Amino acid sequence: MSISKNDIEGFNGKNSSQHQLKLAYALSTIEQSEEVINKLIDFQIAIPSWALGTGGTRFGRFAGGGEPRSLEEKIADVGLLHALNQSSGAISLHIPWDIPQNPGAIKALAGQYGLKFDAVNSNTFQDQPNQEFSYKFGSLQHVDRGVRKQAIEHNIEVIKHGIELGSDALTVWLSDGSCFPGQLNFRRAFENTLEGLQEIYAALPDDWKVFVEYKAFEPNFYSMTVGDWGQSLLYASKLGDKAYTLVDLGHHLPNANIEQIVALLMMEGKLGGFHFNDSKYGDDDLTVGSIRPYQLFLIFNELISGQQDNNPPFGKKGFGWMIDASHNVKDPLEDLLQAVEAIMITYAQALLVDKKKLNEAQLNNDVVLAQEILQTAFRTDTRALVAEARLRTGGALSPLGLFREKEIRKQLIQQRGAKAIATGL
Ligand code: PSV
Ligand code: MN
Repeated sequence: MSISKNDIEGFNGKNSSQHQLKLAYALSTIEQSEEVINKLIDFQIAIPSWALGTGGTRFGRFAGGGEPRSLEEKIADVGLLHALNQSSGAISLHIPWDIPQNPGAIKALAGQYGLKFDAVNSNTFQDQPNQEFSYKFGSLQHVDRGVRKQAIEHNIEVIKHGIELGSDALTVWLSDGSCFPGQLNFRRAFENTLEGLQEIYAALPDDWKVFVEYKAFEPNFYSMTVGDWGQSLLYASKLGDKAYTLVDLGHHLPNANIEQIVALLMMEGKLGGFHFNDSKYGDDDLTVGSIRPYQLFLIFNELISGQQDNNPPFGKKGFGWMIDASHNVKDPLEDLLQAVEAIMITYAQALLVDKKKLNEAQLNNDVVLAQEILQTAFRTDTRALVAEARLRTGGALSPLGLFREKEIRKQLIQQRGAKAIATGL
């Protein structure tokens, strides 16, 4: 299933006059419009291979049909998203859910859709059918050297797959921890984990990064061995220059100030990447921007400030950006289109913050003015700028609109069947 240039141009033609009206208003009211459009054009977000199927909860999974049955079909789905929005030009693979059998062919296929391979993800949170040792009591933290060795070797294997595909980063998320007090010696668990990460780090090519992803709870509910940004930063600092902390928006305790975490990690030059999603309670994996759009805006505001001060640029290179959400009730492709849109809108809003005035307000302790500055930017409608960035790069004015108009899901079901289910959680 692919969408043609003609389809996109036809759709854009039909919707052009409405867009031009909105754009004219935006251009006349937002001074930095051109600058924002250019930044949006450069911005790319990776799509995780496991978000292309309907996610489930532990109570059930309600697949909508037409899900990708192979890595090739997953790449085709991301290609479709990218054709529609021109902003999802990368795919992030989870190994062993998506082992590329023929890396050369897979890389070439991705290239045909204009896709690159983002960070590769290891999985030591599930036991695989032929593995020797179980991860029931952890992987890198495990008391048994054999288990730890198996987990280390798996990560090195994942790096090798990544090298073949042209990826340049490994994301390590460990479910390690404990469910009950006394189950684990915290310090031994930390030291074992660090030792394992050091061995993995030693296998990284010179131009690679490793992202240490933290999570407050689940599947372990008493302690997590990489439970928060402090622990992740400790590992990343001990590992070296190629190691960074990865912030997944859903991996905090309720009401954590994620924007402050971002600011400090950037100050330390240790923010490596992001997993975008949204949540009301825990790691709910809801669509980014659906619950707390203002928090997302405040995070982007810190990202932009940090970038201006001393950190690597984001956009095509720099941070590893990825959506990490998949849930039970939406069409996964529609959800991903919404997610990318929400990120672009928010990024554009945060670019509008008058940093100079905000700085002055802060120095004058003018709390009221500081809030006005932030909320003026947050309440600006940037949708026409986002649509214009897409138009200029050959995407659809409304990716979701075109997806629905062409009845793409229906076509995918016809092609792949109503019962096709993708791998993932
Ligand atoms: C864990 O909850 C996580 O956020 C990690 O990034 C995993 O690799 C991903 O979700 C997929 O299960
Ligand atoms: Mn994640």
